[in-house]
Amino acid sequence: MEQEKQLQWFPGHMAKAKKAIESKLPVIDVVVEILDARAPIASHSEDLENLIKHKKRIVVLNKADLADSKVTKLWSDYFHHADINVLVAKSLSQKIKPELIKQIKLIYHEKLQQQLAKGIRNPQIRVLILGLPNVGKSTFINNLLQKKVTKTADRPGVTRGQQWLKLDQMIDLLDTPGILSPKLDSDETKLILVLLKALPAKHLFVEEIAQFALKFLITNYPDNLLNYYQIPFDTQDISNESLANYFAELAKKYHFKLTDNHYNVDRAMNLLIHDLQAGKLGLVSFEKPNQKIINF
Ligand SMILES: Nc1nc2c(ncn2[C@@H]2O[C@H](COP(=O)(O)OP(=O)(O)OP(=O)(O)O)[C@@H](O)[C@H]2O)c(=O)[nH]1
Ligand SMILES: [Mg+2]
Repeated sequence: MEQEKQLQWFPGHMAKAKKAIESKLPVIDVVVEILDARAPIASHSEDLENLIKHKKRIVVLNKADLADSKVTKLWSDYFHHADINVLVAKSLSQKIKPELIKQIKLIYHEKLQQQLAKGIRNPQIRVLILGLPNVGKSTFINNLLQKKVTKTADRPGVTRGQQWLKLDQMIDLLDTPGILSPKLDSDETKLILVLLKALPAKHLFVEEIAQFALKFLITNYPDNLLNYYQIPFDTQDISNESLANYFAELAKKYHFKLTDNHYNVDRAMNLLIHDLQAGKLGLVSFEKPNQKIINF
């Protein structure tokens, strides 16, 4: 049973993509690992870590425009302190190329000097872009190249094959399909990945996702929740009963009726999930540094 569930979110194309990445690694100089700024731990894959741990790396905290900026700053400091190159990115709205090139050339400085000393006139730096599904790898690349060279969409599993792209005379980029770990370590990770749209919601029950989302908002962003839906709640009470009452109120407020006397609570749950995913409940981060140990 467990095996069956795992296979559902680790389909054949991901297994193939992982093999293809593995085969390219010997020629890769720098790995750019794209994480979701809202949850850098959940969007960091142990599975990919095992592939790339010996490579030079830049960590990108993408979708920073959807994250809580105070928390993103904590994350950025966290990576700096851990001596990991980090770049905060808003791939849909802000140019990334100058900062990325600066970081790549800094990392690669020594090897570049060696190559130049050897008389290699056109040294090449090969950069692999990798990360979970839907974190924005293709959007990041389109931003770098300032044109739509790779297909993007707001669902996981859009990029299927690899392609090399030229960033400048020296740097080549390789876009890759998003890969999830065949074994996701905890229920909370799965729930966060669904809210980030890295994992399709069909793998979990709607009620479970919605309750998690509501508890998260009540505990961490109560003002956002109150401002958006204008439904009062008690921050001290996140019992299942209280959460159920909240969804019933939400269904009433939006006139999600099943019959004259019954409201469609499922629709209210889906609404909350979609609004949170779409950023309508404000800029939120699901994880802060120091909550969990992170293995980079
Ligand atoms: N708000 C916001 N949305 C972003 C950002 N980067 C990407 N997106 C959106 O996230 C969705 C996924 O982006 P893609 O670039 O297709 O993601 P991917 O990592 O290539 O996904 P796969 O190819 O499926 O693995 C798209 O709807 C993008 O518009 C960002 O920085 N901010
Ligand atoms: Mg893609």
